[in-house]
Amino acid sequence: MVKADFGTDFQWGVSSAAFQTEGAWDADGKGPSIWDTFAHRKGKIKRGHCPDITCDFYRRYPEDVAFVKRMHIPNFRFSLSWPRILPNGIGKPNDKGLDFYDRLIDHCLAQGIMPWVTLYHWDLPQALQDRGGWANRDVLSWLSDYAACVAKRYGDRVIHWMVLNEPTVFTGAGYFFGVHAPGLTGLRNFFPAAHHATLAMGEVGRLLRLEIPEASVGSTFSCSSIHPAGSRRKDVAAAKRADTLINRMFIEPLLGMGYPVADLKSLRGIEKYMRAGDDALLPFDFDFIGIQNYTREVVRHSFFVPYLGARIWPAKHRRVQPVTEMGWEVYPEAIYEMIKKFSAYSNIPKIYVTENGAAFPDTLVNGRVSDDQRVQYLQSHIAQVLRAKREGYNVHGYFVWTLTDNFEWSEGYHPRFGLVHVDFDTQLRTLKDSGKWYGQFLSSQ
Ligand code: IFM
Repeated sequence: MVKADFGTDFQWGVSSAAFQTEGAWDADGKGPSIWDTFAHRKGKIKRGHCPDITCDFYRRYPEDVAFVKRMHIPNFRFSLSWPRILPNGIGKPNDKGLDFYDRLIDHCLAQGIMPWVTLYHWDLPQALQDRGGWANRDVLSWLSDYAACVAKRYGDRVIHWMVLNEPTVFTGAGYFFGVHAPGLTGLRNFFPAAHHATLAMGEVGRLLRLEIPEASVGSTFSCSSIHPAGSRRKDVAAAKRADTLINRMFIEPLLGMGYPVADLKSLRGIEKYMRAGDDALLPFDFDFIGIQNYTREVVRHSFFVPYLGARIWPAKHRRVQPVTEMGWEVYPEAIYEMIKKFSAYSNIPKIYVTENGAAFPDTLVNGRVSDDQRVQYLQSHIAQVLRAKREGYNVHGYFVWTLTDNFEWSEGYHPRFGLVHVDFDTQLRTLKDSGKWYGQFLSSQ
C-alpha cells in the first residue's frame, strides 16, 4: 500500500482539539470552560490529572506544527477554544484569544499546511453552562454569534469548517452519564442537549455558508460498527437499537430523515423538546461529514439497561486481543464497515475519516518510542480505508488522531494517542516510530 493508491485528491491529515492540547487555561483573558470546572472537581479525572497546562500548545504551537510539516501532513485539524475567544461565551471578544488563532492559522499556511477548523470540541464556556448549557435552547444563538465572529475573522483563510465534534459523545457522556463535563445525568438533560446539538449543526452550517461562500462545511460524528453478540433474535434486535443510538440518532435528522424513533422507541422522548417548525430546521446539506471510528462494539440484549435494553460486551470480557489502552478492541474492518454504512446515505457528498488512532503504552527509551502496535494499527486501518475506496465507497480523506499525546478527558494523560510523544514534566517532544512511518507513507509515491 502506497499513498498513490488513494489518488491525488485524497486528503491526508492529523487532528487535535483545543482543550486537550492548548493548556494556558487562564492566559491572556481566556475564560473558564466546563472542562476547566469539571476537571478540578475531585474524582472526575483518573489519577487526579490536571489539564491546566497539558501540552502547552498555546505557546509551543510552532514546534508542533513543525512536526506536522516534518511528517509531510498536508492538513491539520484543530479546534477553536470558545472561551478563549469569548471568555463569557457571548459579548465582547477577547482580542488576544482571536490573535492566537490568527497566528496559528497564518503559521500553518506559511508552512504549506491547510487548517481544518472545528468550532466546538466540547469546551463550552462555563458562563453558558451556568445558564443551562446545551440543555438551554439559547445555545443556538450563543453558538451562532460565536460562529459569526470566527467566520468573519478567519473566513478569508480557512476553507474547511466543522461545526461540532462528536455530538453523541459530548451529550451522552456529559449530559446523560455525567462522566464528562458538565457532569449532568438523565434523559431530562440528554434529550434537550441532543436536540439542540442537532439543530445547531444545521443552523450554524447555514450561517457559515452565508458568511464564507467558498467554505466547505461539515460536522464530525463518532461511530462504531455494532455487532450482535450472537445470532439470538434478542441480541440482533439489541444491536439494532444500539446502532440507532450510537450511529444514526444525530446524522439522520440532518439528512432530512427525522430522528430514528421507529428503531428506538425511547428516543420519542426527544419530541418533547421539539418546537413547531423544527422538522424543517433540522436538515442541512453538508459539503462533507467527518466520521470518527476507533473500534467495533459487540452488543447483547439486556433487560437491566433502561431505555436501550442493550449492553456493550467489553473486549476484556470477550478476551479478545489486541486491545488498546482504552480497552478498545483492535478491529480494523470496523472502519471499512462504517465508511460503507455512511456511504449508503444518498445525500452525503463526501465522507472524510476525521479521526482514527490508538492509545498504547508507549515508552521513551534512549530518545526513541518504538510504538510498533500503533504502526500496525494505522497500517491496518488505512488498508481498510483503501478497501472501501476501491470498492467505490464515498471516502475522500483520512486524519490520524492525534498529533501529540494530550489530555484524554476523564482518562487524564495515561492513554497516549499521539504520533509525537510528550513528556508532560519537561514538555520534551519526540517523534514516535508511528510518526516516522506516517511521514514516510505520506512522502511515498
Ligand atoms: O480524544 C478523543 C477526541 O477528543 C474525540 N474523539 C475520540 C478521541 C479518543 O478518545
